[in-house]
Amino acid sequence: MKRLVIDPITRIEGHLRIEAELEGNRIKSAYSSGTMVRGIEIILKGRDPREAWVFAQRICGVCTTVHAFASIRAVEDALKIEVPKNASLIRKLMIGTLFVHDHVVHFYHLHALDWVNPLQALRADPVKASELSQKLSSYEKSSPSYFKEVQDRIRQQIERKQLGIFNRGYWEHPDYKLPPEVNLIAVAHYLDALNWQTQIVQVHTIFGGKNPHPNFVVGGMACPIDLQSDTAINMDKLGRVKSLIDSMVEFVEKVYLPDLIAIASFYKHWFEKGEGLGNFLVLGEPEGDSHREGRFFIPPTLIKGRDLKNYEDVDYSKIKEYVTHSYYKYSSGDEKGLHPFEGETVLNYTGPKPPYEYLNVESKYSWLKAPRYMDLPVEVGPLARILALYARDMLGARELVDSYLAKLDLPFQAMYSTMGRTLARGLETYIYAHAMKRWYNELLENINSGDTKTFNSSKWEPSTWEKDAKGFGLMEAPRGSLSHWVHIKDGKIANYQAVVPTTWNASPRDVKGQPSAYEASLVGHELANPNEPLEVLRTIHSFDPCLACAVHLYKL
Ligand code: NFE
Ligand code: MG
Repeated sequence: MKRLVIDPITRIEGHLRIEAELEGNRIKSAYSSGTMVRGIEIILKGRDPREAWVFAQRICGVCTTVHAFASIRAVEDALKIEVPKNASLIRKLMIGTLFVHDHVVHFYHLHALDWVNPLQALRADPVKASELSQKLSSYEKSSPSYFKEVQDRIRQQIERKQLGIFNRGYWEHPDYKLPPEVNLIAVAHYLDALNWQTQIVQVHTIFGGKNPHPNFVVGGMACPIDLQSDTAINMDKLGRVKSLIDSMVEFVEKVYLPDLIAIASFYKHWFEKGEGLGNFLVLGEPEGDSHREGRFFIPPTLIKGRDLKNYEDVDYSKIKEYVTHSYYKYSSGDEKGLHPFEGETVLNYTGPKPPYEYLNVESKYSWLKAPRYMDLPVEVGPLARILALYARDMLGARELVDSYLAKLDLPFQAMYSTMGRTLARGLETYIYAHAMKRWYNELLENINSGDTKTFNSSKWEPSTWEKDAKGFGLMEAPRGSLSHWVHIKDGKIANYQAVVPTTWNASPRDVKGQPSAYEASLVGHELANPNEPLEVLRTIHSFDPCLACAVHLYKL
């Protein structure tokens, strides 16, 4: 049997290595390894819980904000701090912005080149591209001269032998299936989205001062609302936020989703493979900030074995992290899983000395722990959320999924696949973009009713806290369910654990040898040419990996 190694996987965040056993050109088993270690959980011990979010947010610059929110929610949960309505709504607008931003950037800049071949775009007829683009949507940038200009830019790069951002793709691979005009439209929007994303992050700068890593505060938001002030959140700034939300909705409806459908229609064979586990978990996005209120924008949901009818609610005591195949040591032995409140972060590298040829996959082989729910490996992320919303018939998910599958003439089971995951991400972007309009209206209504409060200072002083308090914060992040778990003792952090989306999806095997979502999803892939493993990239990219989030420490 031949072992295929891909290290690093590019167009992701952080360092991921995939090893796969090949039988002929078919993947028989796969191993996912996080090859770097970070250690925010170690750094946070002994610190003031009010500043934990500042460190936690630095876990990642791609899903900026999410670790800050999860951290703040965990501390607010432990200390029983209520968040003013305005602050919750502002947080939601920032979360919505992140979702739209992150998913669009993933689609065009991290995932599209798995399907789109920029070299083939040179063969396109700009007039035909323009006609097709106008058929797909009413997006204003669609003239022949616009597409001609993009084509000229790519041609210049190729003639100078400087492919730049398009360098080193597997451009000769036989499974690039798009017609030249679709390739050209997608490359044009790749470049267009680069510009557009610099604009929409202004929602973060208006409410949080900067992006990435905006400013937050435990107990609310660090931005005052005062309609009479030039510097606080006023009508001018709120008006700007509204126009940015409109721009997000427009880009999702007129660019992202039409491109996604146009591309997917040429890759229907990718709606038949790449799912893996069939178990899906959503820990939940609270409607406000606290899971204790029991109101959820995306409700906590477990789906086992694709059984949407018998979905289950979530019991947070059933989460455990295993380290049997991870470079950590547990005081109670490496066979037993630990709940995050009892979680331990003790590094224990036992792998081969670099540089090495292969991982020792029989033993420990990753810096990611292996989170499991009721001892089951599960997939988290856009597909899990869309399935949960579909099962519960919420937020228009049924109509949305059914109508997009109908456009592609595909059955529901097509969702359980690599391309299904990519489609689910697009559809949830639509849901979040539209939810932002509602959150914006609610914010405006609340302000107009005379409530301008954004910060609750009643529990700011440590003397008001319980001596021993535990709490957790939930946050549906773009890549899936995120949870931060904090134990506060005598005003300081006694223990802190972050259980992260990519840790769920990209983990190594657990004590029972059960593979993770990444590992299971690759099994059965036939590679056209093992030297150009485009098929592996397609499926792994469909999860949108972020290893920076998954491991949390770079150097001790
Ligand atoms: Ni660094 Fe993250 C998201 C979190 S990772 S991107 O979304 O939390 O899995
Ligand atoms: Mg962790």
